[in-house]
Amino acid sequence: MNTHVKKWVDEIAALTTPDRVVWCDGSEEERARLTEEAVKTGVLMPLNQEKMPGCYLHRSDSSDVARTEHLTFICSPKEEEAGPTNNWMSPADADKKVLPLFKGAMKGRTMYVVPFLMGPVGSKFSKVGVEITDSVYVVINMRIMTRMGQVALDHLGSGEEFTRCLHSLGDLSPDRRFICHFPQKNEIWSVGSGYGGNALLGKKCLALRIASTLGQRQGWLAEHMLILGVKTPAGKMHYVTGAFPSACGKTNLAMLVPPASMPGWEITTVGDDIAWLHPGDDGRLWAINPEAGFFGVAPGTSMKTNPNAMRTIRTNTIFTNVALKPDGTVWWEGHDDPPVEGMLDWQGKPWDPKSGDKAAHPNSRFTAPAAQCPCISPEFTNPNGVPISAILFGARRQRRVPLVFQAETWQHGTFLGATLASETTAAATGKVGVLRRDSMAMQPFCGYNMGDYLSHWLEVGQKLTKPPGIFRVNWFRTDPDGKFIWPGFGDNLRVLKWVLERCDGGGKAVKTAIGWVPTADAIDLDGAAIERKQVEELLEVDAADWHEALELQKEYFEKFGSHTPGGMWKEHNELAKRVAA
Ligand code: GTP
Ligand code: SPV
Ligand code: MN
Repeated sequence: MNTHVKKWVDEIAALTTPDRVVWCDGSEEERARLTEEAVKTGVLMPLNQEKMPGCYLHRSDSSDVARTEHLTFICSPKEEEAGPTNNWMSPADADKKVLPLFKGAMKGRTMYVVPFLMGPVGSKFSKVGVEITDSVYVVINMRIMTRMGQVALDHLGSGEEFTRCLHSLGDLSPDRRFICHFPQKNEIWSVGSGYGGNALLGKKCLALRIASTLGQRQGWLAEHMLILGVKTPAGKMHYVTGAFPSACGKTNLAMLVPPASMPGWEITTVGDDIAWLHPGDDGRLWAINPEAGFFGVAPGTSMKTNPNAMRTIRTNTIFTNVALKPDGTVWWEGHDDPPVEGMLDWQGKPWDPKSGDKAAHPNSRFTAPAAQCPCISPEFTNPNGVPISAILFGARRQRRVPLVFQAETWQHGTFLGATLASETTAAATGKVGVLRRDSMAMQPFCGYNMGDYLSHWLEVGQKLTKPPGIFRVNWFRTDPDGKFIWPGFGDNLRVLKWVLERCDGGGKAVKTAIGWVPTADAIDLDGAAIERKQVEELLEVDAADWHEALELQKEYFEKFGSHTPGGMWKEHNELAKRVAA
C-alpha cells in the first residue's frame, strides 16, 4: 500500500468519521456488490435487464442536476492567479468555510476510497487521482469514466504525486455546496452535490482545472476537446480535436457516421470531452483522452443523430434523470421512439405529454464505457496518443459566425479560440441561450488566470514545427423561424473534408477579414439535404456584424489587464484594420 495515500485516507477518515471505509479495487466482483448496494438503498433502479442488460436509472435531487459554476472556486494563494473569469476563494477562507462541512459528514455512511488513473495504462502522460467519497453513485460512475482501482495504485507505485480528491454529498443543499480547487497542493474539495461535473472529480475538476495548471508548469495543454480519427477514401489517416462548450456537439462529432452519399470515409472515436495535448519530439501536437467512458447528454440522442452513441448505451450504462417507460426502458426528448402512456418523468412523477413539461431533464445524461462504442479508435489506449492535423473551435451561434473558416497562423488560431462565445445550455445552472464569452470552451474549466492561459497557448505553439491547422465552426446558424439551417450531425463530415483538404494544402478558400472562408463550391454537397444557396448564406462574412464583435472582444481582453498576451492585442488590432477596410 502506498504510504502517502494511506496517510491521507487516515486523516480524512478522522475528519469525516464514516462508519466504515471501503477501498475500491475496480474488480468485477466489486461492481456487482456496489450495484446491489445502490439498488437496495434506492440510489439506482434496475432497468429492464432483458432489453438493457447492466443498465440502471438514477434520479438525482431536483436541485442537483447540472454544474454549479457560481459555487466552483479556484483556491490559489492570490486572486490574480485565478484571474477575472474564475471565482476565487483564499485557501484560508476555504479552511474556515468549507473544511468544517466535512467534519463528521460521513457519520452513518460508508467512505469509499477510489484510486483512479486518468489516461492510458503505461502512458507517461497519465495522472493518478484518489477520490474519497460517500456516494456509491459516484463510485459506480468513476468505475466507468476512469481506469479505477489497482491499476491506478500500480501506476503511482510508491510515489507521492497524486491528486487528492475529497467528496461528500453533505446535505445536498446548494447553500452548503462548494467545489474548491487547490492547484498548489494538487487537491480538490467538493461538498453538497452528487452531480457529474461537480462530483466525479476525475473529469472537469482534475482533468481540466487541476491538469490545466500542471500543463502550464510542464509545457502541455489540458483542453475541453473531443478527439476523432478521420480516414479519407484514399486511405489517409487524420486526427482532429474540437473544443465546443458544454452541450454544443462534442460527443456527436466524435462519433459521426458518414452520410451514405460519402462512401469510403471512416470515423473513429478517441475521446468525446477532454484531450491532453503534448508537443512531440517530431514537432507535431499529440493528444490522449484521459477518460475511459462517456458522460453524454441524453436529449437529442437518437439513431438518426448519433447511432454510435445509441449502440454504446444498450448495456452497462447508468442513466441519470431520464424518463422511465412502463416496460422498464428509458426515454428522452428527441428519442427515436414516440412517448408512450404511463411514463414517469425524470423526478419519478407521472408525465402528461400535454403538460408541456420535459419528461427527461434537459441535462439528463448517460454514463457508458468507451470500449463499448462501435467506432472506438484502436488508438484509444495508445500511451503515446495520436498526432493532430486540425483543431476546431465551435460554439452555438444563431447568427454572425460562418459555418467554417480557417486561421492564418497558430497565433491567429489562438485568437479565434480566445474570442469564442456561445449561447448557454442546460449543462450548467442558470439561464439558457444567453451569449457568453467562452475562450477555447474552457471558461468554466481553466484552473488559472485565463490571460496567462492564452500566453501558454502561444508558448506551446512555438514548440510546434508542424502545428495543426486551426478552424472555427458553427453548426447552429438559424433561419428566421428559428430552425437550424445546416443539417449537422453526419453532414458535418462535409466540413471536416474541407478542413483536411486545407491541412493537406488543398481546398478552395477566399481570404476575408476574419480568415480563410471556403468558396461555396468547396464544400462537398453531393447528396446533402441543403441548397448551395443556403450554404452561400452560411459562409457570408458581414463586416458590420464583426465591427460590433470587435467592441466586445476589446472589453474582454481588457479584463485581464497585463495578463493579456501582446499577441492577442496584435490579432485584435489587425482584425479591426481588416474589418474597417
Ligand atoms: P457536454 O457533454 O456537455 O460537454 O456536451 P457535448 O459538447 O458533448 O454535446 P453533445 O454532442 O452531447 O450535443 C449536445 C446537444 O447538441 C444534443 O442535443 C445534440 O443532439 C445537439 N447537437 C450535436 N451536434 C449537432 C449538430 O451538428 N447540429 C445540431 N443542430 N445539433 C447538434
Ligand atoms: C460538461 O458540462 O461539459 C460535461 C458534463 O461534460 S460535466 O461532467 O457535468 O461537466
Ligand atoms: Mn463537457
